[in-house]
Amino acid sequence: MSGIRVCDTELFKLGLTLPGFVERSKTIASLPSLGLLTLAGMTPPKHELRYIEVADLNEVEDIPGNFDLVVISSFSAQIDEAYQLAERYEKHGVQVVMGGLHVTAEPEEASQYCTSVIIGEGEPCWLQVLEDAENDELKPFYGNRNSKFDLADSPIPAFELLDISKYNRLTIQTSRGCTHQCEFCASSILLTNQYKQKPVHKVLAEIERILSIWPHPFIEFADDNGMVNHAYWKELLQQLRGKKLRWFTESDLSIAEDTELLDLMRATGCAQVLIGLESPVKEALQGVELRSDWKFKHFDFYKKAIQTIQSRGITVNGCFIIGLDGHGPDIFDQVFSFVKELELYEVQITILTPFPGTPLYERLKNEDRLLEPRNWKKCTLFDINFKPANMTVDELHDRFKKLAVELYSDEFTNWRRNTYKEHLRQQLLGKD
Ligand code: B12
Repeated sequence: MSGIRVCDTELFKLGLTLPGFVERSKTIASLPSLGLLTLAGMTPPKHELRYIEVADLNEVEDIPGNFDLVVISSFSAQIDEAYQLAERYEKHGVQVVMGGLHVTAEPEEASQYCTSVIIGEGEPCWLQVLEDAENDELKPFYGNRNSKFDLADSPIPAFELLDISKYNRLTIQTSRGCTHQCEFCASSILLTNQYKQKPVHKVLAEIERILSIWPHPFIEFADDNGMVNHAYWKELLQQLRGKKLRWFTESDLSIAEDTELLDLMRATGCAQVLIGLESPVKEALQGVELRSDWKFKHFDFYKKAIQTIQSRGITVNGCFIIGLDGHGPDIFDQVFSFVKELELYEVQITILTPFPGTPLYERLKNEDRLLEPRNWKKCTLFDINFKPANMTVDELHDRFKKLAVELYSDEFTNWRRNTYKEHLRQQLLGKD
């Protein structure tokens, strides 16, 4: 189930008219499920496989196919549709297995809708699930969040199952987990409490597989925070020299400390890095990263780091989370000014979102600040489902929308892009 989800219809309509926003949405909206392709990649060849995108359940009257086993992956925002799909298949007597981030956080809830729920990483239990399904002996739950699964044993995702003409990007994972522990994070840190890296030769094999079906691919390294290990990335990128890739990833600011790494990134086709800056106000970052307050401690380094990265020809998409407890009604103007001061090429604003399974969710629940604690549809990063500490819900809603209009206006978007290009031009002329 791919695509973009937003409940707020006004914001959704607005999103469709803002140039910067529309561009990014179009680029990312059609990514396939790497989780499912990964499991497909380790499925014994005796099984026949099909990968199906369910673009919009409402448009599908007859559920597709006649299967022995249906496997559904889950994010919170689409979980209602996923449960409906599971129930429709179960009604047809088909066994349904669900895994992924949402059901890992809410296994009991999920078990009401499907035959089996897989908690955590899928690889350690997938072969057992298949065997039990063959013998009609599926158990209600498999897996856990602390598996010692080694990414050295990871299979090559079955990219060949895709109709490649439908996609403008493919994902590869080089790592799982994150060395930071941000209170709001709902990524693969939910699946594993360790930071794991896939050996370089395995990543290269995945890239070769993609190149065999798509000669000039665009790859998104779908890591939570992929580039923390600079030595690893230098080894990987050295091997990517000469290959016709363009790529994108999510990182923290530490890459700015290593210009050799930045030059290698540029030389191997890195188009952009997405970096969670989270707040233009330093105090609001305090306590956001639970382990060592990394983000708070690195705030003073933001501007210099972004200048360094962008000066090497790599654009930065700086992300801000609006509605942190340290944010008051001034935050909207502060974000706008900060984006300008940092001269960010691209910017992304999202609303603080209490995803199930996160420390943020637990804290807001204990503080009685969740508006609709089990309305998972609102887990879109654009819908408000909590009481902000220092403004009203309406204020957050209305001013967020206004900020989006300002940030993604033609005028400001052009200014951001031209400023970036002008710096590079001046640099070439030796004037910057
Ligand atoms: C790629 C991506 C997308 C793609 C998704 C493509 C797809 N169909 O999967 C696109 C661009 C479409 C997308 C859209 C959205 N995304 Co997104 N996305 C990501 C991203 C960058 C990587 C996810 C990924 O590929 N992980 C790697 C795979 C291998 O991991 P996995 O899916 O968890 O699979 C493993 C296990 O979970 C398990 N597993 C998974 N499924 C199954 C099924 C079975 C049966 C079994 C046995 C095991 C199993 O096995 C796998 C291997 O171990 C993450 C951020 C990040 N850095 O992780 C955000 C992320 C997943 N997205 C997020 C969000 C919020 C969204 C949107 C709601 C945004 C929006 N407003 O529209 C939409 C929702 C779309 C939807 N259909 O629900 C959140 C989700 C949080 C949550 N807990 O729900 C994340 C974590 C980002 C964030 N900022 O928090 N996204």
